[in-house]
Amino acid sequence: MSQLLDKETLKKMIRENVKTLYRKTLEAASAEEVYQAAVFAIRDVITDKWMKTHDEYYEKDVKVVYYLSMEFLMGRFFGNSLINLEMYDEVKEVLEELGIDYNMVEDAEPDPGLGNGGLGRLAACFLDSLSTLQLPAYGCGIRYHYGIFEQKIENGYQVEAPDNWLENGDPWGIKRNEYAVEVKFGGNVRAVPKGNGEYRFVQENYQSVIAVPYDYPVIGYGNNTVNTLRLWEARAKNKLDLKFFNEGNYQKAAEEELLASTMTDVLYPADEHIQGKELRLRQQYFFISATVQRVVERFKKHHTNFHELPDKVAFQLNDTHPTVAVAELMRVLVDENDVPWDDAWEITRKVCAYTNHTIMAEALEKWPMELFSRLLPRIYQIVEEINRRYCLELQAKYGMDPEKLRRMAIIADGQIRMAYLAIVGSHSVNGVAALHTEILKHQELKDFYELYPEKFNNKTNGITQRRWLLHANHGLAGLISETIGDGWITELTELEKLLPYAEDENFRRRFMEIKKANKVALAKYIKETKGIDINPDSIFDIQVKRLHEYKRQLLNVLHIIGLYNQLKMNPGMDMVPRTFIFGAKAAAGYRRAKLIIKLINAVADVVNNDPTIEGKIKVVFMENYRVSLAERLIPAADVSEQISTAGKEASGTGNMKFMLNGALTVGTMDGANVEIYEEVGKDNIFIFGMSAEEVQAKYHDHYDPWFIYNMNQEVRMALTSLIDGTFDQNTDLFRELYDALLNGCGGRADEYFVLEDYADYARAQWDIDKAYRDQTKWAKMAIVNVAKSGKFSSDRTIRQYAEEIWDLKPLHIED
Ligand code: GPQ
Repeated sequence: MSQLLDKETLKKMIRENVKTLYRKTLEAASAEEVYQAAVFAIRDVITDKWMKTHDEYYEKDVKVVYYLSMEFLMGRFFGNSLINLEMYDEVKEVLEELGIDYNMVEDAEPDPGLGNGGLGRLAACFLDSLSTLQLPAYGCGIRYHYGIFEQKIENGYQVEAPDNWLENGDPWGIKRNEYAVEVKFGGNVRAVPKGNGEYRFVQENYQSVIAVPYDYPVIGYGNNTVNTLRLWEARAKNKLDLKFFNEGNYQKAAEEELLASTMTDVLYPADEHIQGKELRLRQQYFFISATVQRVVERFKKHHTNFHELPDKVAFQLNDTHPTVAVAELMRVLVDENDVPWDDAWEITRKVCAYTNHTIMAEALEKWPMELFSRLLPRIYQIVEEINRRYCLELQAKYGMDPEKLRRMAIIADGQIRMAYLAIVGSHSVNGVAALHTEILKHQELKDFYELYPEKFNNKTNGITQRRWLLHANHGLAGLISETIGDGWITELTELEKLLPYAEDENFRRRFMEIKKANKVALAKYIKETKGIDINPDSIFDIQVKRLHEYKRQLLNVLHIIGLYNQLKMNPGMDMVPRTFIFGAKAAAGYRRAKLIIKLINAVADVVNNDPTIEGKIKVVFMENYRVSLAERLIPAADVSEQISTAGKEASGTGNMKFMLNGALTVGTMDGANVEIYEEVGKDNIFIFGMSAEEVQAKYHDHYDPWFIYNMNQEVRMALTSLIDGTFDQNTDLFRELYDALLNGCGGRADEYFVLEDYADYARAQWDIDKAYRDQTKWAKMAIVNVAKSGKFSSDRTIRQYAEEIWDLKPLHIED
């Protein structure tokens, strides 16, 4: 770092910044104020690289990928930026020499929650890898004023509070007024003769919103690349447009103001569940239209032939949320640049590529024609025309097969199916883990795989080791670098070199000491925040992810109840003490998920306060799970819970973060767990439960949870505890969960096969108990997990996207 900024200069800058920003001396400044002052000092370093990067992209006219996503769950910028600038140690020293606690400064930064979970965090990991691999890229999304809600637990229940992450300013974002663009909603379309027998389609009587971009730096590790995360914010065209006002059309002016003021207010928190809300569609078109317009404007600075667009631009659609990009690009090419339809269509398909992230039916986006055509009249016409031509192709290929046509049409049953539009309008369709892609090809999207086999491909997800090991787990990162060098920071497969050290007693001891230190630190944090005493020598067993029935937090709690019941009957039962830790937000309207949170807390209350079980089980629900909390929890985990119903979790990425930090997985053969299993081998993972195929068969077969209830005493007792007042003083609070498992209340009984998989899960948990008693063996297993985690770097994933989908080349930025 010394070349970038020496320590004395940095100290001076921080002092100066505190003075100019707050009229204070450093000594009188709060952690928050020091944080702001430090950011402004560091921004200086970043800005030079950032400007250089963009000048080079522009001058060399390189191909750029635009990663289009409604969510970017970036986590805090400060520590990660320092890590990637290789300034972390020095800045820490500088602050400490100034008598300031570095961790207090890091903790003063809000954790911007501009995403729900895996999908948004994946986007953030991808940006880190893109910059580290020196690939020209933009992340494009929305600058929500409120991110995912802040979760509080009151009386065991989740309570949501707004997350005002912008309250103290936004030192990482730069507002770019000069790139503001107009986005049009509503009105009608008029066909205006061009004079050559053709028509130009013009939208009129529309409402306008101005999109203003804020740019955030995405710093590559150890290089000079700084890419951009561009988040759009809505602003009214004219605060109460004077023209309309004067014409007496006060109403329209006021409407535009209102439209703009709500557009980018809040992130929709219903993860993997569509609500069909008008505002959500507005958000989608808002950021896509702004992005597409900017991209085409930029392209025109160098080019006049639009057939060159696919050589310069790639759009990656992060799930179906940005799919209007297909139609918007058509609109901009055809209506605004006079490109003939067929040419525009060929160009559009070469530019766009689509990633599917789930097979859960309730997440498949469909918009009612009425809503879509009212909000986006010209886009609707274009989608209709795309669908008309595509249906003709289907007929040409398959003949008159009305059933097939209805199944595959983009518009059917009064709805627009966004996934189908994305598939038809893209040259690539990928799943996010091998199993997931196979399920897409042979089940969910079978018809489309038959039609376009060449489009389908797999890109197994990954995570960035810069945040998830180097930043989150300093102890382990240090030990690894000392042992095998620091090549793993940019080439994670280097970790294989740790394999022989699994047999090295000294290495194992240090590895386990680091895990212990992380556990002690977490225990201290839990004591401070929750007042719960936990034993750092117990097994730390962690399940952190969104709360969803398919992720089966309920299986985990039922098993805890099962263990508790056994301990009550047999207090001397020989088991390694276990601390079960949960973290999960439930969508505000997802009643059953919220009830499961209440159950976890109710079980925690009873179990943690029952002296007769001698502290053998502790249960902790950590509130407000988010990136910064994940960075505390994951390094302290012994056991990683990845227990979704097989076939339901597209990939999972938490599973990879735990593995990288030396936790052992208890999991089903689902998503990327399958690939983790392939990497570590059967002796280094605890697999249980039905396979995806078995689940599929059971689903069509006759499944009777009562049979399991009758046959398995442990299951029966655990279920009975749900309704006998053990956890709720006989209020019948948890009867809904009991009924859902046994009778189905409205839906299928035990839709996610919790009871079917219970016995094998309990068996796997006893295997864990047994394995943990042999600390040497456990250490070896954990080290093998770290050593074999190389495949799961998002650097590998992004390399594959760049080579196999985007045809994107790195550009080295000189100093
Ligand atoms: N995922 Cl469709 C989300 O986090 N949100 C969503 O809306 C959808 C998917 C997840 C998915 O459940 C995980 O299995 C994946 O690992 C993750 O996307 C990233 O691909």
